[in-house]
Amino acid sequence: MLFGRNKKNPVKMVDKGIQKWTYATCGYCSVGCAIEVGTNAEGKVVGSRGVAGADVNRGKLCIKGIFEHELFESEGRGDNPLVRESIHQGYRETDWDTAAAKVKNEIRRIQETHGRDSFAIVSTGQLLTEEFYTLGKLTRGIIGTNNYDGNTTLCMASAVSGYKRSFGSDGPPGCYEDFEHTNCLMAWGSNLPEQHPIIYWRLQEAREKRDFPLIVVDPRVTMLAQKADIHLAITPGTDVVLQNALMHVILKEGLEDRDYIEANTNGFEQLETEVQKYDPTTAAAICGIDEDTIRNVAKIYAKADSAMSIWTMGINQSTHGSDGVVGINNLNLITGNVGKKGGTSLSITGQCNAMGTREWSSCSGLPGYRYLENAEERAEVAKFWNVDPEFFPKKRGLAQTDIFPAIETGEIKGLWLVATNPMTSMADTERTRKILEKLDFLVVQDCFADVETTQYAHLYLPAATWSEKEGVYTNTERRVNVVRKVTEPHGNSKSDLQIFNLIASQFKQSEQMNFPAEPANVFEEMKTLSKGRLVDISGMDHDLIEKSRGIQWPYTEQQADSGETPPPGGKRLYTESGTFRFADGMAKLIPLPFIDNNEVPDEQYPFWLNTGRLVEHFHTRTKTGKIGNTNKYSPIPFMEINPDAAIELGINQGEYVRCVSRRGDAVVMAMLTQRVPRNMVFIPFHFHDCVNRLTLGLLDPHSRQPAFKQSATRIEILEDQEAAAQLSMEMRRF
Ligand SMILES: Nc1nc2c(c(=O)[nH]1)N[C@H]1C(S)=C(S)[C@@H](COP(=O)(O)OP(=O)(O)OC[C@H]3O[C@@H](n4cnc5c(=O)[nH]c(N)nc54)[C@H](O)[C@@H]3O)O[C@H]1N2
Ligand SMILES: Nc1nc2c(c(=O)[nH]1)N[C@H]1C(S)=C(S)[C@@H](COP(=O)(O)OP(=O)(O)OC[C@H]3O[C@@H](n4cnc5c(=O)[nH]c(N)nc54)[C@H](O)[C@@H]3O)O[C@H]1N2
Ligand code: SF4
Ligand SMILES: [Mo]
Repeated sequence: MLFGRNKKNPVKMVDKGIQKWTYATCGYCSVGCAIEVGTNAEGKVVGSRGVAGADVNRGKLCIKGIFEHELFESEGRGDNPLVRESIHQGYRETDWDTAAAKVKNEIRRIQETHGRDSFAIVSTGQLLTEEFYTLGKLTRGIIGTNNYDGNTTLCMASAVSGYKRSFGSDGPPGCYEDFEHTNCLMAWGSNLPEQHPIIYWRLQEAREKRDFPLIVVDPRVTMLAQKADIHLAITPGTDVVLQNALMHVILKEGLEDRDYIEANTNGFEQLETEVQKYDPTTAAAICGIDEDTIRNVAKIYAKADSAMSIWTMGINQSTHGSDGVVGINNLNLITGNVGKKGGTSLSITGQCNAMGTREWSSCSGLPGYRYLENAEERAEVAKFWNVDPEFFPKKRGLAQTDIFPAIETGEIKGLWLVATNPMTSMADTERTRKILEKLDFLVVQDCFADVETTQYAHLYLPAATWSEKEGVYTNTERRVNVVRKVTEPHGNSKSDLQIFNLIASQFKQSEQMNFPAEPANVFEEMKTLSKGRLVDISGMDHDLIEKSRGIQWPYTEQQADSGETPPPGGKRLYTESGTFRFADGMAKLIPLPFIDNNEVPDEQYPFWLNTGRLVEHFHTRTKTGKIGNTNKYSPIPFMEINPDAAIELGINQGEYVRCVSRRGDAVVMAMLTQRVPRNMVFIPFHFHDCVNRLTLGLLDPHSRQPAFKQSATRIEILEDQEAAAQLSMEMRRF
């Protein structure tokens, strides 16, 4: 019947008159989907489609990718640089040369008065890699501040720190193809179906072909937890305890891989001594997972021929973020699950180019995973850039989360923010506001003029975005993929590369250095610097990358010369015994004592405050808030609350309530759902003046990443619902 009807009236796609498709890579999340963007006869961008031949997404896109092309002409884009003398005045338009000169003059004025490091730079995970590299060269080679970091401290810092502590280098060792080989997958604090929909689809497809256990560790019943064989609704912030208990059982039962441990690791005895303290009974009382389940999961994981762990912000955004990553690595090292098909520690990254900034931005070091602390590596880069090696600092400076407090104490007087919106994304909004107001000079470089942070800036630089420019991103599985220019930058905006080059040209030192104007030429510099490094990209170029629909690093010159097609790229790292990045080639097993230092619910603030994301919105909604087809699904701030808790408090579905924490308050609509336990609420962080007014954001000691997911709150009923609705509306920008 249905067949007959379809036959008569086949589904017809609207003909948008697309004349040309241009290749790009999605600029939202780190999955790295290949997109083709369609332009019509008038040169107007009118549609998008997934690239069928791209291994990552195989023709699919999620809701954000499908409508991404609507960004170019969306409301609030910046047309011209804007300037003002004080944040209490209105902005006036200015030209690019005046704006660039102002940046240079303010940087030098502040540095000359207060010292080199008194001017800070905070960038992002959302630029093209060539832009990151260029900003790094400008910062490390010319400006010379050591207080240079990225919003990735809010996001990937714990993963980076954990990889470095365990393996001696950053760099996720696995790939999506591992789903097709694994015999057990454990997902820690990761809501894949909403946050990485296409990776989730790859996982589901693998499970449909060949079933294997999926174990999800998340205090919320997320979409992924609903699909799991075993859901471990862990007490927030206690993943390390569960990891130690799993290892306790594995070692007690003799399920570890002795050969692998001996050939690849140091520190086994110390680890063994520590995990002895975490018997399942003791651990259950802390992490909230019953002891039988702990034993069961430990056996499933250790007995699987290959087992892998993926994780995202539920691990990274914790006071034990770095330890949680090391704990996952420990678990995989003792079971011989690193560098093998289906056996890996795969950090699911966040922003489209969270990897590119780690590899090439020089934020926490120097390009190509080089360390500032290493004299040889400093000398190598200094020679290549033609700068004095003594100009480089000998150790990394402050992370973003330490830069802001240093503004508070007056050590830092000037700040350049590139593609990040801390007024909405950092913990404790009121504190952030006061901090930004304290600055002598703030310059914000963003593709939208109406981001909250520009309200505190002295200078706004309008940037082009996504495929208004050309360059590469690296995705979660180390795949480098290219974005081609589809359309001209909006208004008088410039690509971030052009902006960095223009600013560099204001400084005399740039005369002795090279700042290529073309992204492909910047890529050539990166290739040279990558030779022989873990992150070797010397066999790639933009054309080959497009032709191959993305190439995984390492991909060397020698591999390219051999002419193998498609280019093989590096599917996995550490596949050979003893090739970890410490001097002796061994990975480190590190004992992880648990210290309970979180803000936990108490009588005054009886609910855990959990925060995170929704599928249809991206971060601070500067983009998805403007696009009808993404915004309409979640137009207002809301809170997930368990119906039992709601009944007890007298809250009905759809009513507005006030959440209060030790930092501040926020008005949100109550959504009654079993997704959260009785003692927890979940609020997405996409809305301004909302959940980050409440969060504490205690810092991880190793990574300096904030614990966005563990604070305490109480809920107050609001009598005047109309006024509350009004207040809540004011918290949305659009
Ligand atoms: N649609 C969409 N996709 C995105 C983004 C977006 O904004 N929107 N952002 C991208 C970026 S930058 C990132 S970093 C990723 C983030 O991707 P995810 O980390 O998957 O997303 P979150 O919602 O932040 O958090 C994931 C889960 O961590 C859980 N969690 C909270 N506390 C704990 C805990 O103590 N232990 C454990 N095990 N879990 C806990 C939360 O309940 C939540 O379900 O998404 C990327 N993809
Ligand atoms: N409570 C809570 N807070 C969180 C989190 C959480 O889970 N809970 N997650 C944290 C995480 S993981 C992250 S990654 C951060 C994200 O925090 P932010 O980085 O502050 O969030 P975005 O909205 O992505 O900001 C990026 C900015 O860059 C601009 N932009 C986009 N493309 C370009 C470009 O090509 N050039 C330029 N110059 N600008 C561009 C956008 O308009 C936007 O203003 O939030 C963190 N904050
Ligand atoms: S899954 Fe991520 S990369 Fe793919 S289309 Fe969606 S937002 Fe873009
Ligand atoms: Mo992130």
